[in-house]
Amino acid sequence: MQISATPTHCPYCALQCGMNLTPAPDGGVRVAERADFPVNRGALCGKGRTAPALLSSRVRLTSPLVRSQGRLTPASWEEALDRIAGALARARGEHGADACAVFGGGGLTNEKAYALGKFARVVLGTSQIDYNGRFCMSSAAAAGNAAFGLDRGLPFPLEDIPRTGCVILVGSNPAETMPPALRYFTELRDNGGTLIVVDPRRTRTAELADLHLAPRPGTDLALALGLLHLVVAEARTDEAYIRERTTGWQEARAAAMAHWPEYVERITGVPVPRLREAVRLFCAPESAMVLTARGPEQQAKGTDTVGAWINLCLATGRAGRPLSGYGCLTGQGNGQGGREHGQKADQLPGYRKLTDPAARRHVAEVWGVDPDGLPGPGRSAYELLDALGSDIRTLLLMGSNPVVSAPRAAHVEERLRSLDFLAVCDVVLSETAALADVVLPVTQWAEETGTTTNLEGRVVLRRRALTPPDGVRSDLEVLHDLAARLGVEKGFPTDPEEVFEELRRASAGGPADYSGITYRRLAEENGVFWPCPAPADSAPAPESGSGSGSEPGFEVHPGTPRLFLDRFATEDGRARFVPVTHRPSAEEPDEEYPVLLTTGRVVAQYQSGAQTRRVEELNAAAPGPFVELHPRLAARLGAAEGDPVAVVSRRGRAVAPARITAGIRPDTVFMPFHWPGEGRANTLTNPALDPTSRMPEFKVCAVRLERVREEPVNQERVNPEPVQPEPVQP
Ligand SMILES: Nc1nc2c(c(=O)[nH]1)N[C@H]1C(S)=C(S)[C@@H](COP(=O)(O)OP(=O)(O)OC[C@H]3O[C@@H](n4cnc5c(=O)[nH]c(N)nc54)[C@H](O)[C@@H]3O)O[C@H]1N2
Ligand SMILES: Nc1nc2c(c(=O)[nH]1)N[C@H]1C(S)=C(S)[C@@H](COP(=O)(O)OP(=O)(O)OC[C@H]3O[C@@H](n4cnc5c(=O)[nH]c(N)nc54)[C@H](O)[C@@H]3O)O[C@H]1N2
Ligand code: SF4
Ligand SMILES: [Mo]
Repeated sequence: MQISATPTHCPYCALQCGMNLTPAPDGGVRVAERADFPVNRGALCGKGRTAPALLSSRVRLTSPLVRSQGRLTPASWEEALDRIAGALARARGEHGADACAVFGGGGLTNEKAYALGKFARVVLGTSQIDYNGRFCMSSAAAAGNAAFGLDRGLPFPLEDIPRTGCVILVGSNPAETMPPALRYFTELRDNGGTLIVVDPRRTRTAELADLHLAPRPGTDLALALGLLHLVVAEARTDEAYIRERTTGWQEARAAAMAHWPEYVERITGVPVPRLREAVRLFCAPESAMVLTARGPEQQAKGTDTVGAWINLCLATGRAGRPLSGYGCLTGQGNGQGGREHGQKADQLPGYRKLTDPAARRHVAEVWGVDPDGLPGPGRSAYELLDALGSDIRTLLLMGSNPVVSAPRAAHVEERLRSLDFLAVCDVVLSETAALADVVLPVTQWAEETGTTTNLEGRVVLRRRALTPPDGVRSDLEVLHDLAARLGVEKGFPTDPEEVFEELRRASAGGPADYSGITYRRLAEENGVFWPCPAPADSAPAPESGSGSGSEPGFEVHPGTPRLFLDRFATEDGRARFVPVTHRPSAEEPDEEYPVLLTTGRVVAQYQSGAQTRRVEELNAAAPGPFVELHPRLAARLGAAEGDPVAVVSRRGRAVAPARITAGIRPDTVFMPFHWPGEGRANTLTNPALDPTSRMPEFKVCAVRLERVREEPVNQERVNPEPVQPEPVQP
């Protein structure tokens, strides 16, 4: 492999930390500090630092694999692609276009997400496409769209956080999930601001807080309503703001007033004095923010829950003003951009709606197809996975590992096995790829160029730093090759910049307008925030260009780091209160299943672990799953630290060692979800869906605990060696 020193971005989370890649003495590639990128200013977490480990061919796929006589064996690209195209064509011919499904990922670059959505709609003609972002931020997106008319995770850059007066961080644990961002919260406190953390566990993030509220999982909606009740009761609303910048207050107010503090204490377990203290800290300063992450969002009422937190911001005049607002901390590397350009079931590029006739016309014109030929919206991620093997016969999957990460995973695994044909593009043989009929090995972040959009809405350029090993192709090449085999010769370029140029046109005029962004600008600026429309007709402006990185003679839009300061993105420019009321979780504890299970992350593993479990240093730091439980619960169970504990839900049973801590509520256990095998948390989770966002309830289900007498925990069963393909025959 050939390497040149290159500034680029981390392959993992939505922070998209800047890093420099340089040649290492051993001929490999090394991560070096890149202090000029403002988001992380040189800081990286262990995952970013060790990301090059996966570039070595020892752990990755370097040859297509096809299933023959039950086993995956190396094959040529021609054979592998022919098989996939043949299976897709056959399913379509025999059962109709919707028998072909596509599943994408929020880690895919904008270019890949765009091409994948276009491939599904134009080449396959299927409505059956969705992606793992549905499991991630879809509830916050739905609530943001409803209240503000636009969904951009953060409506302001991270750099605003240290300068606000108070932040309520709801169900977010950046100490583990975005370590370099923790600095923004410590700086907030250094500047005299206050931090409130809402989490059923006393996380390392909660340790930093001035006030930690630890509600029962699944009760954030009641908590937010209780705070709003107190805001009204204590006359802390901003009446002028409510009058001038919002609609719907009377209904939302009435709904909140039904949530008396004592009633809320009973539901959430948070004492009334703590609720009062939170209101006082939030309302005292000039400015304040509420930031949510997966805790309140991954609930079957996630959309209403986020809506309730937004109502709190609106009632106190804390949205669309400097240093104030509601934001969602998105998760995956391209969690923001991946939801804007068409791999979501109901969506067209530029965050346009598939059901909007004008949007269909615009995008169809860019694609050179008949708008009436575009399919309508399809199923959401879990519903799509649940339908595999029934009306969906063939699946093309790119950028996700649902065998580990989907709710009710044993059922999803069984659905995947029941398909006529499964094709997976991945960099490693993930647990899902191991079930496939054909696996295509693809290039990685450092071997290809492409853009991602970080959690701030900042579009950044990842750059190719080294040549990929022989035997792999990029996702864009895969889509190009498959389209050609299915009779579409044009429209699937393999050069990412060419794809981006088309994406610019397709997004022009849409809510997520990228038309004013170019690779050239991205190479010169530290990212550009959307919306960034192109100048009216891209004609030379009367005065020579403004904005850095502009082409001389062209007026350039500077991008939009801060949204809503003048008006919200609704028709009348006002934010909309949403009247919401508390409701229980889909599964409340009962005699048979008396304990609540919640799930989440640890710092050293990423998502389904497909990548990070293959990095020695990370695997050593987080070698397997565990069940976090309170000493009282452990005593009742008779379990000591490290003892195997079985967690049983209506979906199944998982076993992992006990990790005993007083930092968790005594009615709740926590499991990280990064592992397959015996300790797979998603064997247990409940696929109850939010009615609006179709987000599954990853954060709450009812379980019972059993002490497992057989000892000790079998490491091979809770963290199985990653599956490796058969060696390539010379
Ligand atoms: N190390 C690491 N970092 C990551 C990832 C990773 O897998 N590993 N994934 C990335 C992605 S895609 C995402 S989406 C983000 C996720 O980032 P976070 O949302 O910060 O991560 P989680 O651990 O899923 O959940 C956050 C917290 O929610 C709490 N919680 C559980 N139930 C509830 C509840 O009912 N209410 C409230 N208020 N809190 C609750 C949990 O205790 C947990 O501490 O992280 C990103 N960064
Ligand atoms: N219980 C529980 N379950 C959860 C969650 C939770 O909090 N609790 N969180 C949910 C959330 S927020 C998320 S985001 C999901 C994520 O869960 P998954 O969708 O499984 O995400 P990853 O593990 O990142 O899977 C990405 C896969 O794509 C591969 N890959 C990486 N880059 C590329 C690329 O460029 N091209 C291709 N073709 N492949 C690539 C990786 O090797 C990996 O196999 O999990 C969800 N599941
Ligand atoms: S915080 Fe996220 S983007 Fe930054 S180095 Fe870690 S995984 Fe990469
Ligand atoms: Mo996520």
